[in-house]
Formats: sequence, structure tokens, C-alpha cells
Amino acid sequence: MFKKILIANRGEIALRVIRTCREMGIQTVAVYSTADRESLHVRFADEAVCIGPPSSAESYLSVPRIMAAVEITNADAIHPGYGFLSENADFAEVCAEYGVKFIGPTPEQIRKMGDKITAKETMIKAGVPVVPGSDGLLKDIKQGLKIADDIGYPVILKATAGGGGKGMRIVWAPDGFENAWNMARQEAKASFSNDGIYIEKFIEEPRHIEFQIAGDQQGTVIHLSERDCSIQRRHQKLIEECPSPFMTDELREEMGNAAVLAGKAIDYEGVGTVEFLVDKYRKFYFMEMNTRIQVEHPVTEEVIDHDLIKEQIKIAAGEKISGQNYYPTAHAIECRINAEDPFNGFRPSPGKISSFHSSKGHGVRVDTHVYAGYNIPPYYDSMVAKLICRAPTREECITKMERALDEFIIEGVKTTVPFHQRMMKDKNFREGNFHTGYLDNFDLTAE
Ligand code: MV4
Repeated sequence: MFKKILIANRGEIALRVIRTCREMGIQTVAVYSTADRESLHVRFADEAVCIGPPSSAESYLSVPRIMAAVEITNADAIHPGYGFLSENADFAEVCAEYGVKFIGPTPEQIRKMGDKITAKETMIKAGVPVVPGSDGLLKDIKQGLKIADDIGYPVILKATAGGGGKGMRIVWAPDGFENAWNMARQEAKASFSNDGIYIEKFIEEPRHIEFQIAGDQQGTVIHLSERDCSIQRRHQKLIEECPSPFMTDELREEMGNAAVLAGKAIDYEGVGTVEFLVDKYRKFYFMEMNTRIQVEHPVTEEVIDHDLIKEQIKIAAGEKISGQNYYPTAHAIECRINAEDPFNGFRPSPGKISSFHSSKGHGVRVDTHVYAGYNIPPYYDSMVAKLICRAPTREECITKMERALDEFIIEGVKTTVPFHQRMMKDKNFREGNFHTGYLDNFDLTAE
């Protein structure tokens, strides 16, 4: 087992990893920017190294600075958390060269899923359902128009280097194709320095249902059931839950098997997430795979009663996992509490938290790095806490979440708490009747 893990991240996930390390008897090293001096991950780690100024490029994204911290502290493994360098294959490669274990998949596995066309080709070969579209990159507009004509409108243009919504354009009819093509290429080139574009049939009003998977170094791959992440806004998830209210036992078997096939296709090592689009007929299509721990992993932890960070560390250390899949034994919902003003387009609201009281009680979990007096820096993402509730049924879980939201006090900044309070009372949400576009027409001020 590792002796000392350096956490190349900040905020609640850095704290989350430190907690599990302490329980496992592993020493921890925090790295931090000058904006995060007062952060709890700095206080709770055994050692802490300042790696630079607030800008992410000069701190949490700087490979040389992080490797310098590894050298100084003699850490034997790095936990990348989510975001920042967590899906950076070059970073994983540098770790290997330094002889420090990157807690996650190999550089090759990251690359295979990072390029969306390669990922899709790999899934087709593995027998995982994908959305109909082009075989690989589009050569020109003419070829795109031809394929769109064959598969039928609407279609969607996607950047092969994309993911998470960047460089995507929906095309409703042939006369909009040229403009969408130019926009998608331009955005892809600016964002990823790669203007490769492919085309797919556009699935209307889909649900986003993802499967947690885990694979060990011996080739065993399992799934740990789904999370429904359909409640999102501009590709930012706001609520996640398990079981999905749209799920059936039969669909879980089918999608779970497909997720395991996806993992096996790349000999996946570590914990990862296979994202699917699910249409109203419950047909599902592989969308992309995230080769990291995700923000919403506590939803799965709560319903299967296992520590996923611990599993991650054990797998990285070479331990075997059992070949059994995991199924939910309760219902869990996570509400992301962001320092944003939901009444003003979710505009970020950084600043000092004047008073803070976290929800508590049976079945309530709060993962957070903030406290009364903490100053939310404007440089990073605006998530301040994850409120996770667990109960035997979805209905009881929603009731518990309403209670927990009512007792959450965060003053001094605006937060998304009122949004969640409104959503918990929403008839469609309560009936499980929603899709990824649901928030486009959601009026927060309506009764
Ligand atoms: C799609 C789609 C509909 N049809 N692909 C959004 C981010 C990226 N992961 C892929 N995305 C989508 N791909 C086809 N063929 C709709 C989306 C999409 C979406 C997916 C999941 C969650 C929220 C979304 C919001 C808008 C669009």
C-alpha cells in the first residue's frame, strides 16, 4: 500500500481524499495556491506545499510545480481528484516517468476515451450501442450533408476533442448546416486546437444516465449501478440521484452489461463513469466515458454503502476487486450547492461566508470545504457544498432533502439552495418526469 499520497486538487474533493487516506493510515500532502491558504484541505493534510499564485495554470494545472511538490515530500502516489489534471494523459505519463503512481487509468486508457471518435469506434467494436452517425471524422460539408440526409434531421455536430458540450451544434434542417459546421469548427479549433468534427443523429429530450464502473489491474470490470444526472443547466449538473426514476431492473441489466463491456474494451483500470443518453423509448446510446472520480460519486457511495475513494486507492495499489456488480439498496439524491444567484442567471457569487450551518441528521451527508468566515475565491468553480440525502424510497428521500435544505444556512453569498427547494416541490421532478432540457423552460419564480 502507498505510504504518502499527494492530492493534486483543492476544495471538497481534496478533503474527501484526505479523509479516506487517514482512515487507511496513509500520509497526505496537500498542494495549494496562494488563494487557498485558508482552505481546510491545507489544514487537514499532514503536509502542505504552496505551488503558486491563484491562477489555475500556474498552480493546480502546472505539472512542473506539482512534480516539484512530489519531490520535496517524497509522495509515492498522486490522487488527481476531478477537473484540473485528472484526465490529462500527459500528466499521467509524467507520473509514470517519475515512478509515482497516478491513481487512475493509464495514459493510453485516458487517450482512448479523450478522443471522442476513437472512443466511439472502440465502443462499436465492443458491441456497445452508439448514436447513428458518421464513421469517424467528417471530411467536408458535402459529406456531412449527405450523412445528415441519410440519418435524417435533426443532427448534431460534435468536436472529437470535445466533451461536456463544447464545440457542439444542433442542425434542424439542411439550410442551417453550413453555418453550424463553421461555428462548430471554429469553436473546436479555439477550445481544443483540434477542429475535427463528427456527426450524429440528434436525440431529442434525452435523459443523462451514467454508470459507475470499476476495473482492477487483473482485468476484472464491474458496474456499481447508475446515476441520473438529467437535471442540469448549460452542461453543469445540479442534481444527481440513484436509482434513476426512469430505470427498470431489465434496463439496468442491459445498460450495466454495456458499461462493463465499455470498460473491458479498454482494459480499464480504476473507477470510471460510462455516460449514456436514454431516449423516451428507453433506447440507450454510449455518449462518453469519464476516466476519473466524479463530483457525484457520493450518490453511489450512499446507495451501495462503499467508499469509492478507498476502492480507487486499493485498485491503484494492485488489489483485486470481487467480480460482483453492486445494486442500490436505498435511494440517494445529491443537490449541488453553488455560490451562484439562481435568480440572476446563476451568476457566480464569490465572497465571504458570514455564517454557515450545515444540515445534519439521519441520512444526511454534507461534503464541503467551507465554514463560517471562509472567503470563496473567484478563480475556481463555484461549488461550495454537496448535500446528499439517503432514504429507503425516492419519496422519503425528497422529503428528507426538503427538510435538509430548509436547515442549511449559508449567509454572505447567494447560493443555489432556493433553486433546489423549488425543484423538490416541482410536480414533474417528483413524478420523475424530466430530461436534460428540463431546466431550459423551468421558471424558478413560478408557484
Ligand atoms: C447529444 C445530445 C443529443 N443527441 N448527442 C451534451 C454534452 C456531451 N456530453 C454530449 N451532449 C449531448 N449529446 C446526440 N446525438 C444531447 C446532448 C446534450 C446533453 C447531454 C447530456 C446532458 C445534458 C445535455 C444537454 C444538452 C445536450
